[in-house]
Amino acid sequence: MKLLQEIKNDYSLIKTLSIEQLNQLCSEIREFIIEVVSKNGGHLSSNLGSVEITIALHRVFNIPPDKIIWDVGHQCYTHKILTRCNQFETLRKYKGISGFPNPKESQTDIFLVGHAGTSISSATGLKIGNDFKESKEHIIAFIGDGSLTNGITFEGLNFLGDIKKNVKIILNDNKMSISPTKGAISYYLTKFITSPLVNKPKEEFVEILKKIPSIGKEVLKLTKEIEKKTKFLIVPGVFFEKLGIRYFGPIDGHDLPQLIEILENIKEINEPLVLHIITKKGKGYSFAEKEPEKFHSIGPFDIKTGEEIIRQKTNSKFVGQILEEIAKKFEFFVITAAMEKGLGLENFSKNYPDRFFDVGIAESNAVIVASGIAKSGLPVFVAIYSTFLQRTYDQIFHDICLQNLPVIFLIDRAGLVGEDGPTHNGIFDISFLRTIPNLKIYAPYSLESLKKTIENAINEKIPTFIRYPRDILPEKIDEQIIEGSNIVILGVGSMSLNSFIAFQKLKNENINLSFIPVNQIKPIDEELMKKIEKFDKIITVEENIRLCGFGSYLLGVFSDNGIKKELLRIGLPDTFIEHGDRNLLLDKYGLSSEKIYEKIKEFLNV
Ligand SMILES: Cc1ncc(C[n+]2csc(CCOP(=O)(O)OP(=O)(O)O)c2C)c(N)n1
Repeated sequence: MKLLQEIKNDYSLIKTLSIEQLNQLCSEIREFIIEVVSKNGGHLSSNLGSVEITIALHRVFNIPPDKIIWDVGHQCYTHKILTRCNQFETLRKYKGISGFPNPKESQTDIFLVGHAGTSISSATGLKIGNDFKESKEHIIAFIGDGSLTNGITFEGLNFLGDIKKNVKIILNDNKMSISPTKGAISYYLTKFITSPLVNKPKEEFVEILKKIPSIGKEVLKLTKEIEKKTKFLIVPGVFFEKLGIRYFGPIDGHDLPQLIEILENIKEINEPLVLHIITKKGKGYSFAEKEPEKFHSIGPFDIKTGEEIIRQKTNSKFVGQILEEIAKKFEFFVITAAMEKGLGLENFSKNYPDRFFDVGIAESNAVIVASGIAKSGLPVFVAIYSTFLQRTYDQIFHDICLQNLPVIFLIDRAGLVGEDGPTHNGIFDISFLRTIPNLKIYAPYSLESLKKTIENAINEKIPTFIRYPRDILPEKIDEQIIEGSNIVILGVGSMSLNSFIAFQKLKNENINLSFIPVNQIKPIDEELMKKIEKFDKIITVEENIRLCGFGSYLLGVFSDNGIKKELLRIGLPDTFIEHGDRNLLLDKYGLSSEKIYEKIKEFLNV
């Protein structure tokens, strides 16, 4: 890794290395990414696909002050290596660097991001501000074809084409979201890229594109001419052109010299433009090229065999199996927004292709489509990660609950997710859902209760939200243990096990409490209310922001009903929680069994 070492010591070398050396640097960076991700886990395939374009951008633009706004941000590893190589080995580790852009790490990371579809809008806003300040820096939005299909992207393009700000969009097209990109837009891109009309004159087009001199009005004149000459080529980009955004491409996103020349030439075009590049997801690592989906986001793996070292059991797979079982008895639909694999739905989608829809990275659309299906009278599940459910708050309010439609939400990754960090933690869903009338919220505490809750939900005929964490729940937990009559611990959903362990530890010290695991969050279960009537002190433990979670909800219900109890609420603090190992973070924020035990002892003064 000779060149990488040199760049590490002197980033400015990126401006002077020969093309040969830059190509060598690409290989070294690929090797380094594979090495670090094989140890720490991370988003491998997307990063292997974006090495050349990132190096070309750093070569041609001055970063900083020029800025790259990454969409999602999961593909920024080369950028991180170029700008903070010394820290890259700490990727995704607690107190190490994040797997996503983070301005706290470097001024070259502009926004802390992790959700898709935001780059064009934020780049446009940044450009508006910069123009007002008469700042001349270049603003580049970097977006994949998967994220291109997101609704916000279209709102962004619509606005950008209208106000015509000089934002340069790099469309990194690898035909893949996590799975192959779904939807009409994707078919449209694929169709014209593979059409012989486009393929034939591509070299000619690239030659012309390379000849654009790179300054001022001349550029505009010439590019207009190119447009005329290459009309047939521009036609495929007609979609962008009609929106008022210049389109260039498609070009090979791994041909470094070509990328550099073309970027140089479009650099000074003072209009919004799209440069469409074609890349291969997983490029340069045979296992990732063959199975880009598996290596999209992967835990530590063996470089030689491509096998994941520990295959963590998840609730997702279990939920997928439950759905397959229910599908034998009932007819229902399952909808997901580009997360089929993460949600454990691969088998379900294969076995029930006519009952499964992946709508692409389009969570709001997923929810409204589900509301339509429910209106037609058929049961429907929306399977989604907690963090991405946040995108659909208005649809939950307006299209589901207000209409009282019996859509069932399977909310995966509810709680701390660990290495992906603050953009992906699912620690707000109890809070934002409990404010809406006409719905039920559940947090199953064991695999057994998860199964029962999903099965029952089909018959409930009311908007239903079932949240479960990333790490697998225990098989079974006792439904209640009434030992002390004065104090009870209510372990909510994913926190039942840790609360139960704390309960047992206290019991071993002859501190007699009672323990009840809680599944139903809203409305508060009447039976639970009856059970807890006799206790003076109640302790709630949950993996949600404490201030507005289950415990606070219970407090409100007590207050409204004139019930006087002493309540200890254990939950997450009112803050964004960083990345790192999930168990380590649970401990840091007071939710390990040990910390729950300590907190209860403090509360009881024993
Ligand atoms: C709103 C939202 N939904 C889902 C995801 C999960 N997700 C992360 S990356 C990704 C695929 C992105 O595909 P693309 O933009 O084409 O980038 P590529 O990985 O192919 O480079 C998805 C669905 C997300 N980050 N944000």
